[in-house]
Amino acid sequence: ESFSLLERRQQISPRPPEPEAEQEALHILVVEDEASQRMMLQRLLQILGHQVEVAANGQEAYELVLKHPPQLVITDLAMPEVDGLQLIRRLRAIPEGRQIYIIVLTILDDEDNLAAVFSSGADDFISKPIPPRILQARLKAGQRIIQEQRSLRQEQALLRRHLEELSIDNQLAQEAAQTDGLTGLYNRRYAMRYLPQIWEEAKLSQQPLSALMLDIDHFKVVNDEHGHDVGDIILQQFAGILRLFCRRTDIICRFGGEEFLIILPDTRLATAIQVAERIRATLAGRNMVASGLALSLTVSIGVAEKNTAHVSVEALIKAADQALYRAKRTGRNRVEA
Ligand code: GH3
Ligand code: MG
Ligand code: MG
Ligand code: MG
Ligand code: MG
Repeated sequence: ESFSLLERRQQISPRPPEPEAEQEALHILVVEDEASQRMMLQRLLQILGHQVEVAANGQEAYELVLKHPPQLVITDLAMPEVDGLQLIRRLRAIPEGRQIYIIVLTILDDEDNLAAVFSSGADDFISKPIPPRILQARLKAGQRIIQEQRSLRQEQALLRRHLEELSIDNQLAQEAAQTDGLTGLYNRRYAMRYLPQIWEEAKLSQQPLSALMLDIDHFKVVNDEHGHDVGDIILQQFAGILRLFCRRTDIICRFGGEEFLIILPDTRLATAIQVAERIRATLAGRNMVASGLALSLTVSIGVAEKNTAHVSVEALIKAADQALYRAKRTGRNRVEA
């Protein structure tokens, strides 16, 4: 044993290899049960500029990896308790160990042995006794892969961040695209895209569906007498009133300037008329206050319920619109169905 050690020492070149400038220091774990070999290898790696930890067997190595995963492991095969192959298999089974570059030290470089080494998950092997320049060359090969993996991970993290930002941007853009800027209600474009879905669901489940078309009476007068800004405030307040009388499942949409559409899922005509009547009465029964002015406004509302004659949600909306037209024609501040 002492002779073979001497022999090995002699095979290590007398001049220590120069650390290469372009090679950055690696965090290496040396796993070797023979103390003298362990120390020799540790010293050699330190001379090459690496940061070295040591373990005397597979179990010790495994625990060190869990605490502080190295970039590279150089492990002996024959060791008491947990041997080299067992260690590699264990490391490959945990996230901390999957990315480690593993070099096996082996005396037997026959086919069976090497096949077992690689199938356990090792990346490379070095035959003992270790020729220092071979060690250096194989570390360099390992380093290339370690650096490549690291830059891949960094790119992945960057991509993931970009994706998250994109999806947030996307959500905000989507919200902005489907919302009316003045009132915060859905806009017409969104309603016309979304409503066919509601329509199909109601048809399939054979549930009623009703529509309210609302138009503020003589709204032009508000603008003409008090200005566009006051008109805008009134529209916002009116949107607030609509929200007050609607359920979360109702779709309230600003259909045009001072024209609004409300779709009431699972609602029959009689109930829809009640909702419309409450909205109408609320507006008629109170003054809107905007910029210190108290304004009395009314609204006309057309109501319709989905029936077999309606071929699409557009037909239902048209029916509500026709009812609205009747409400306007018969004196305004009215609900017509
Ligand atoms: P009617 O009872 O027949 O509905 O009379 P009206 O004056 O309400 O109807 P008309 O369609 O003639 O006028 C609607 C007015 O709504 C005209 C337009 O200036 C105003 N309007 C439309 N959009 C906005 C808006 O975003 N802000 C303000 N302030 N006014 C708007
Ligand atoms: Mg051994
Ligand atoms: Mg009009
Ligand atoms: Mg109007
Ligand atoms: Mg109008």
